[in-house]
Amino acid sequence: MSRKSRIILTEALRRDPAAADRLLWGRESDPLTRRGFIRKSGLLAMGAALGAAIPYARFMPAGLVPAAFAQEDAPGEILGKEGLIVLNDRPLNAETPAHLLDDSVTPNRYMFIRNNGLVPENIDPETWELEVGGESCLRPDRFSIADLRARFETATLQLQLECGGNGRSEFVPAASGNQWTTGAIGCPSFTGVRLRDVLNYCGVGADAVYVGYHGADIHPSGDPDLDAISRGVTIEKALERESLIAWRMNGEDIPLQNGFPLRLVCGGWPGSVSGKWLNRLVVRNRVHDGEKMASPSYMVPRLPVAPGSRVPDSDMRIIESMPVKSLITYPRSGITIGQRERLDVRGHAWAGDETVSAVFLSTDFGATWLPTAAQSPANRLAWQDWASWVQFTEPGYYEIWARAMDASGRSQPMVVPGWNPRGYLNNACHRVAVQVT
Ligand SMILES: Nc1nc2c(c(=O)[nH]1)N[C@H]1C(S)=C(S)[C@@H](COP(=O)(O)O)O[C@H]1N2
Ligand SMILES: [Mo]
Repeated sequence: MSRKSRIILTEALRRDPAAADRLLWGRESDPLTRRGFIRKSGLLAMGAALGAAIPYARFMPAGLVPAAFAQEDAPGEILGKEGLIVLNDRPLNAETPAHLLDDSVTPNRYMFIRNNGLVPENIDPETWELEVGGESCLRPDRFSIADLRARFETATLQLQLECGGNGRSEFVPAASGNQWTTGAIGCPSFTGVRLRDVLNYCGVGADAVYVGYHGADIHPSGDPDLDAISRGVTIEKALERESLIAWRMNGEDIPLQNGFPLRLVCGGWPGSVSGKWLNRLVVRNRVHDGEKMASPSYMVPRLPVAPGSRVPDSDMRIIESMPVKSLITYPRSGITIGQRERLDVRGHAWAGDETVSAVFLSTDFGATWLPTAAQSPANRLAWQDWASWVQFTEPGYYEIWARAMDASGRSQPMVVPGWNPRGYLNNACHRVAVQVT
């Protein structure tokens, strides 16, 4: 099948699933649940499109877009970030293909980029200052990076950052914003000082409830009085021992696009709370009201809503801990292997503030699941590596699905979960396509 018809088919499945179901599967699926299984005529069409038979077709849910159809764009050309897929270039936003996230610790060049504004210019780390204040800060102060280094204990932690909108491209109806697929996630190692040490040094008032950040990036309009983004975390999250003010990423300067020379890192919450180009922290006696703190930014409905609904502000809540999720980083989707060949499968799993208790694999569209060997995290809020292997006895088209479960027993859904106006928190199972010859 040509790339063009593949994209048309994928688009059709996304935008008008019912019509696409008719076209591809030759049947009408239940519009609400989209349940049902493929009929023989549809199956032949699907097999022709994939160029192979589908041995487990009887388990294939209707409406499923085969993983083999996932769009693969030409890699972008961001200096020092070769291989990332550019979604937008002003502001710059780029995601990492799953197979480039194979390392246990994400290398600097493979950390995704999510910019709400324009990167600051002429940064001098020697003169960079972090100001700490806000109405609930008892002793406002200023620190150079050398001051932070000299005054507080240094800590190095591996921390996972995932954009709240990672996976947005799968929502129907489409949600506006960067159309992330799976690559707005990374887990590098950060070195800096603990946010709590700095906050305690400056004195946290008894009425403190939130810590907000400001960065040196520029609002897309160019107006110097506006912040591109200014979010933050609850005081409880700010005072956790893993919340860092970092100046190093994997032992090197933080890449410019990832917040050089100083950034906040609060792992496990949406990436938007981890302020880049950090130059001011405010300890607040109310929920911080900076740029992109208001609904619907980084908020989801408190209760499930019908796809496409308008949701009143009062029914929205700020996203805090991110849901359980996993990624298959090997093999790369679309590979061809021989019959009975043993195929290693591995990846990572993470669960916001929690740990992952198990990761399962399926090669028959979710009919059966086998546990993998999942490791414990390098430290709290780091993702966890898992590995297994699979084998196929019959030639044809297969998909490998991964599903993680958190310590509270919550599992990833197999289909895109609760639609929400801005398309956040899609933690549906990751799938890769395999052709067996
Ligand atoms: N100052 C500033 N901080 C920021 C942003 C930004 O645009 N400006 N983007 C946020 C968002 S939405 C995310 S997901 C993470 C992305 O971090 P990364 O670009 O290093 O991957 O940074 C957050 N911190
Ligand atoms: Mo984000």
